[in-house]
Amino acid sequence: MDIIYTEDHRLRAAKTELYGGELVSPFECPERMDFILEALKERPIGMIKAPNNYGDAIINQIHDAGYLSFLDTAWDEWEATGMKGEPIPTVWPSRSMPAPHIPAFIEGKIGYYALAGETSISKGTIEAAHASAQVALTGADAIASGQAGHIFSLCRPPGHHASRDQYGGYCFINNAAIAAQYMRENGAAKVAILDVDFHHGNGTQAIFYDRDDVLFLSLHGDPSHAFPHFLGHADEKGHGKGEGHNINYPMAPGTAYSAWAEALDHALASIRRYAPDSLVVSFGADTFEHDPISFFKCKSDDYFDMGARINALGLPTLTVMEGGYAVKDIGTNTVNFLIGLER
Ligand code: OKP
Ligand code: ZN
Repeated sequence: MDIIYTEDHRLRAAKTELYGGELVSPFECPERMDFILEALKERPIGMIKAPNNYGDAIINQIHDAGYLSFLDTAWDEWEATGMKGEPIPTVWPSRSMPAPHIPAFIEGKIGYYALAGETSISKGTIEAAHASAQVALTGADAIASGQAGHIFSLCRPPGHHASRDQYGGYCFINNAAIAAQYMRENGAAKVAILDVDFHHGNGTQAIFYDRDDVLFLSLHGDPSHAFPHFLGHADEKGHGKGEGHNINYPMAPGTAYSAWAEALDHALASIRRYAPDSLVVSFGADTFEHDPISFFKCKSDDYFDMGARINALGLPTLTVMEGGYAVKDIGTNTVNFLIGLER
C-alpha cells in the first residue's frame, strides 16, 4: 500500500493548546508524524509519495467560502492586533446569543468560526491544512482512478471535526469529506466513510447529514463523556434524503477491543448492505489503551485485527490519518492497522 505524505505538515506547529485550564504544548504535534514514519521505515508497506496539487475545487464544495477566507487571513489579522499569544476563541454565538451577523474584528470572527476552544490557529496552520487536504485528494485520486486498491493518506493536521464552516478539535479542513467528495465526482456513485478515531467525527457527520450518496459511520467515545460532547449520539441518523445514512456507535469509558469489534462488525454489515463503490476510513490511533486524552482500551495487537476486518469488505479503501496521541506508540499501532488491512 502506498503512502501519501508531505513535510508541509510541519507548518502546523502551534505553541499552545487550552487543556485542563492551562495552556499546554499541543497533543497534536509534528512529532506524531515522525513516529509513524519511523515505524514505516522499520516495517515498510509501500512507497512514500508526495501529493499532487488538485487545487481548491473540491475543497470549495465541502467548505463555506467565508470560512475558507477567514482561515486564510486569521493569523495575519490576529498578529495585527498586537495580542501576545496564539488565537483561541473567547466568545461564541450561543443559545442566548445566536449570530445574525458575522463580526468584522478577528476576535469575534474566531468565535464565529470555532466549534471548540482548545485549538490555536498558529502561523502556517492554514498552509499545512491545505497541504493535508491535497494528501487526501491524492489518495482519493489513486483509488478513484483504479491505480490502487489501498492507499494511506498520512494527513496532518487531521480533519474529521471540521464542519462546513467551523474548525476545532485540532481540525481545519475535513480531509475525509474532501476525499469522499472527490470520489463522488470521479466515478463513485456511493461512498462510505467509516470513522474509527476515538472521537466522534462531528464535522464529517454534519457535512453529509442530508445526503444519501455518502454513508457515514462512526465508532467513538460516548459524547456524554467525551469530546466533542454535543454530537455523536446513537439517535442521530441523518436528515431528509440522508435519513438512515448516518450511523453512530457511542461507547462507554473503558470499552475494550472485544466490545469495540462487535460494533465494528455491525458497522461493516451496514456498509455491505449499502454496497458503496469505495470506502474512506478516518483512522485514529487514539483508541489505544495508553492514549493520553481518550478512554478505550485497545492493545497494539488489536490493530491488526481491526485492519483485517475492514479489508474483508473487499472495497477500494483510502485510509486517512486523523488522531492518536500516545506519541511513541502511534507508529506501531498505525502500521499494525495498515498491515492488517492488507491481510
Ligand atoms: C481530535 B481527534 C480531552 C480534551 C480533548 C480535543 C480533542 C480533539 C481530538 N479532555 N480536546 O479526533 O483525535
Ligand atoms: Zn481523536
